[in-house]
Amino acid sequence: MEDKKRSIDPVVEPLLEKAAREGIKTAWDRLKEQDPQCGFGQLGLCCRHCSNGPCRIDPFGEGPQEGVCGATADTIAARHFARMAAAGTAAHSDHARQVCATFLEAAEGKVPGYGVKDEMKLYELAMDLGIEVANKPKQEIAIEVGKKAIQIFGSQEGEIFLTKRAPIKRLELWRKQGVVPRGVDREVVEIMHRTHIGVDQEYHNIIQQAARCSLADGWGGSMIATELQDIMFGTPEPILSKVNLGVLKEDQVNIIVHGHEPLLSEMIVVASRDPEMLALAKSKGAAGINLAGICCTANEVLMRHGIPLAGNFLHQEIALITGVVDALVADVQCVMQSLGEIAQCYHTKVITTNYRAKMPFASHIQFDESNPLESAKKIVRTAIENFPNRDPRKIQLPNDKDASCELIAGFSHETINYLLGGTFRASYKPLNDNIINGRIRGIAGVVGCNNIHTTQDIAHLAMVRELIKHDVIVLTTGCSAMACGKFGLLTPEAMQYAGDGLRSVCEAVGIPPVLHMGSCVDNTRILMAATAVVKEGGLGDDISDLPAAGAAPEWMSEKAIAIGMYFVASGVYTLFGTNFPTLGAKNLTKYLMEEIESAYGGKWAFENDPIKGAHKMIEHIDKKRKALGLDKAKERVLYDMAMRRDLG
Ligand code: NFS
Ligand code: SF4
Repeated sequence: MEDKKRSIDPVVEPLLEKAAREGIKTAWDRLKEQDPQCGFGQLGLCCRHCSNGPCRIDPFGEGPQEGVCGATADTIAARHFARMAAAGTAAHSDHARQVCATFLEAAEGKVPGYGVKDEMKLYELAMDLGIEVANKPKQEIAIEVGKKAIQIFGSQEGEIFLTKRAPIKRLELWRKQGVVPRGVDREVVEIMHRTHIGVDQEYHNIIQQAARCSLADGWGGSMIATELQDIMFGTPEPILSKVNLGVLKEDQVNIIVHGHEPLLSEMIVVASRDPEMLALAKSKGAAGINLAGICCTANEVLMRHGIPLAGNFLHQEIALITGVVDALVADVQCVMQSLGEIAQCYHTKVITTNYRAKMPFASHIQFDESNPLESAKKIVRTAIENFPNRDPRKIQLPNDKDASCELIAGFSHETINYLLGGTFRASYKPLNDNIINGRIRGIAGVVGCNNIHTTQDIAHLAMVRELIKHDVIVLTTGCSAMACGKFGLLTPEAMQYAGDGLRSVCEAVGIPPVLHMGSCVDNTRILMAATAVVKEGGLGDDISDLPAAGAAPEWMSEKAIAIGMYFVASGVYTLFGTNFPTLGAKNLTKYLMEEIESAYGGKWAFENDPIKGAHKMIEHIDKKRKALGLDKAKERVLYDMAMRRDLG
């Protein structure tokens, strides 16, 4: 394994050196211990689906080409891929299920402190769900919405109703392909069934179900999570905040919320501002209570309250190594098991809060949905009481100018609508016009994780900069958004990196060239924005007609596969970096990266070099511009004076 830089983020290395001095292992050390990682696994060529195995296929064609049951490389890799999509869908959707249940209870008045914050969005969603809203009290509508929303999961027949939000042509295409999802649970279960030994052994057929399941995530589970969270906690609006470990404060009680669900963290925000809690903190010698976040729980409370981000996936262990984290509060997903053990070296209390996700060396405080504030206060109190236990000799906080960076977050698809069109004529028309006249070349969604195989943040930063330099506006979520934030790309000043056309639009509207749209379930905001652009007109009549592309250059989680698959099935060219889980299966990979386009108008791509990746996306965007007859317009603005002179 070559020794490459672990992170491009300057706060990381000094803290990793501290960890080494203190004898603490991190993900980078454990990766070394894993070396060499299994080559069959990396290529998608190993199967453990039954006890006749494990079986593996020789990628060089010399050894075995079939498993004991006769399954080929394509079958094995397709089954594995589909199971990743199922796991990703299940993760997003189990989060969503909890949101629906809490929403319904809140609507029924059973959850003190939670209610309807965004009434407009409630009515809009109700109408999309086919619920009559005229002459009905708000509460009654909310209860009906809650009940209908929960049906997304268990319904057995018909079509998940939010799929009707897609452009008509898209919905018809899904019907023709037989992939309109019936219910989230049903699609997940069907993948588990079909990938059991001896069931579905035809890779096109397996991928069709992976698409159906992933669509149940994007246009079902994830979408309803975003919608109901917005209704309950407020639809995000542009908000100023900060990112990186410099947001931790030496003189305050530091609480980090980590994971994915905003249900509890919303109340931790309230509890951390409670006068009684602040007084308690004072009594322990702390100047205040400082809340910060990691991973998507962080994005949720950033988007709605401006709570600063401590960092993304590969920052979680490093945050503890600062020695100033008094409590790390974890809910579900992307939480490293190592946190519990690392915390043993410091005073930090790791607190799990969801019965689904416990771990050794952590204490568990179950989130009680019938009294969120009480749960939150209990957690905040634990953190405060832990403050005096800090060991000053173990504290090392990055505090130079790179230790935190300002950012603007809070771009829901609704606020983009207002910002572009103005409050009185909210519309996507100005965006469409600017795409048509070529100031904006296209739209890219750059999302996803950190992956230990890639220098932390390097691919996000390089790809996003390359895209905006070529006038592609970037929508970002998840850990990618945090990476962008750390390097100043989420501020209007980032216009300096943008091409002339994009810069002129950003200047006129006053937005950064890279828009933070939230957590990973909020990728559905990108689907909604794309749909709004289609419906506005002038750029074709389906998502697949748009000059747009998606990417996850440092992806690692199974959720990323579900997201990628629903983007592809929604008509989007979707490029992954770092690795791709089917590369050993030639026919399957060819299908996913080429042939599938004729069915869905979107396809997968793999490119490890982020700059080359950006150019593949731009190439796709240009192809779409050409198909729309917009290629001429583009040239007009992209040539600056020097280039014109060269032409002359
Ligand atoms: Ni998305 Fe957000 Fe980050 Fe990856 Fe994990 S936190 S849900 S899965 S690592 S982007
Ligand atoms: Fe081997 Fe087939 Fe069993 Fe997989 S399902 S482990 S390929 S025998």
